[in-house]
Amino acid sequence: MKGDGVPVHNVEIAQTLNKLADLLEIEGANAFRVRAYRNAARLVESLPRSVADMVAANEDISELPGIGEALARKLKEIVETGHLAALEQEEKHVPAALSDLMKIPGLGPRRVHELFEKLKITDLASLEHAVREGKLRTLDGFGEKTETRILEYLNRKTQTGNRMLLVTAEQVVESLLKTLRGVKGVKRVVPAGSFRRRQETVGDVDILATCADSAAIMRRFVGYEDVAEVIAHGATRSSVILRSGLHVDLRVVPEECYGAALHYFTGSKAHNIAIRARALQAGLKINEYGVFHGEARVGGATEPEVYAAVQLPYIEPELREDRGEIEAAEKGQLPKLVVLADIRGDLQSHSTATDGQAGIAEMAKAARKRGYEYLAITDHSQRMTMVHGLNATRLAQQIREIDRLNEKLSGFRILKSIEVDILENGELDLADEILKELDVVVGAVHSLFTLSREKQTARIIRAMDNPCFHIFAHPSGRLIGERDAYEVDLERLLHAAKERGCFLELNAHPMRLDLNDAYCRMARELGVKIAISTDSHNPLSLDFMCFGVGQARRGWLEKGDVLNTRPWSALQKLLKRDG
Ligand code: DGT
Ligand code: CA
Ligand code: CA
Ligand code: ZN
Repeated sequence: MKGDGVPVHNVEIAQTLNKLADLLEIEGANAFRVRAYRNAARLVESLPRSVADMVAANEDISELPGIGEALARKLKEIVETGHLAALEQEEKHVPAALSDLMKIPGLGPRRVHELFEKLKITDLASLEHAVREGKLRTLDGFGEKTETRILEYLNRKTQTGNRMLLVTAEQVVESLLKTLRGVKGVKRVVPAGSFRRRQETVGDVDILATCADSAAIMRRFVGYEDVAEVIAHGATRSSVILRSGLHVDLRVVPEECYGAALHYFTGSKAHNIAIRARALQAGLKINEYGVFHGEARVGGATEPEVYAAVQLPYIEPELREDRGEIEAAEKGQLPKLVVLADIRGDLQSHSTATDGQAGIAEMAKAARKRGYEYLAITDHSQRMTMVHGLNATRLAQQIREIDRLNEKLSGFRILKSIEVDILENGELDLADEILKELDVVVGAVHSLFTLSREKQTARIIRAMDNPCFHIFAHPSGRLIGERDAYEVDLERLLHAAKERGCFLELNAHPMRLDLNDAYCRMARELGVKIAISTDSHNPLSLDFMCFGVGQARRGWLEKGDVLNTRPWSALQKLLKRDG
């Protein structure tokens, strides 16, 4: 624990490690060292448990995949002191805020170094200033295109800057929820708002509680160790900002209002307005305190009661966006949404053969532990030279390795697969001869993000023309808050997939969640099945499946719409494109 009793969150540890990696890289340090820090950061981010808890429980951190003795000591140092001496050392040579520049598409460590050396740029503000003054283009290799990209990035950052990834918010509020649940007299502590609707990013987190002693829970809330600033401290409503910058509201309501309040604060606002209008038509009034007929309260203790008052069945939070859910509810046509327990396997994961952090057997064991029946190993193909992508020879070796591993397994199957690059002309990065040997072929775009919409779409459809092709991975290429989708006509891709018997992926990584909810829904309407895949690079990220399922639910997907809810035998039939 840090000196002042504040728990260090995994996100903060990951930020520290990434920052160190950035600064080292800008300085031109050894690439292996940089990569070790980045891998550690990625691992910590994806841990289902807090490193602080592990340290407190005296667990051996160096048992984690990819974490050696030296890194384990650094993790402990961050947890125990809140600082990392190695980072502070580095900050003496390189301005810390240069690490923010590394996120800008097109700016690598070398170019950031050059900006620092030649233009004395030390942070985003001085970068923006230099761009606007036209100074950047005075440097070799920096042109108008770079300037545009930088301005676009800065613009996007001001738009999404105040929103936090759902996964990060979840990690940050987890211990807060636990703390509040421990207050004497507390009955319920439930996050509402966009968090409950499983939106990919949240503006703030709205917590609802019922408690015999509301002053006590409020006191605990504003006094919580992670609070950086108290915005409001009232009897039934308080508001704080946590150290991570996350804004959290807490409201305490009487038990008999709980359902109405939960409904109100879950939103969305548009859904609420539509439900209220419906109530008015029925001569009722719905607000955060209950359902009323004149002065008389006629319901509101539970959410189903609120819906029943307006003659509707319960509507799941992920659907509450006023995108047709009320009409569907009225007609008894609400989808029966897919749940995590429906998932029978994961169709994208990486091993140490390319950029993964664990071997195939270890990945399979972890998948099995999650109750799965299969896991596809989809390492990168040869074109991805920086991660040592597989050529035909190495893929053939991996196929034999998987055959050997499968012989020893019963009730579980490692699927032979690849995340094959789609080349510029739409050809696949490996010959059909070897692709035919695989159980499932996942194809992806990792290059030429700047092609025109027309060309990008045609390129991907050409890839789907190949009868070996099955699933198109992370279809838009976006990284939430960091990289926009490339230009592509997803609707046309869905039609093309339908015609060819192919599938699209919903990448469950919480920074991708790609396809988004709207296109998931379009896929369902067109009858294109979706694979929800974690794209795991280590065993622990297999747990990201829940974020994919959350997004799928926002996209109205049912169990049958999701490819990997099927047992292998049924899935195998769907993957036979010609039969
Ligand atoms: P966020 O925080 O931007 O990610 O999105 P939300 O949906 O969590 O929005 P937030 O935190 O402003 O408000 C939480 C919920 O409270 C929202 O989903 C619906 C409800 N709400 C807020 N303002 C209004 C309003 O003016 N009218 C109605 N009917 N409901 C509101
Ligand atoms: Ca909110
Ligand atoms: Ca709020
Ligand atoms: Zn990929």
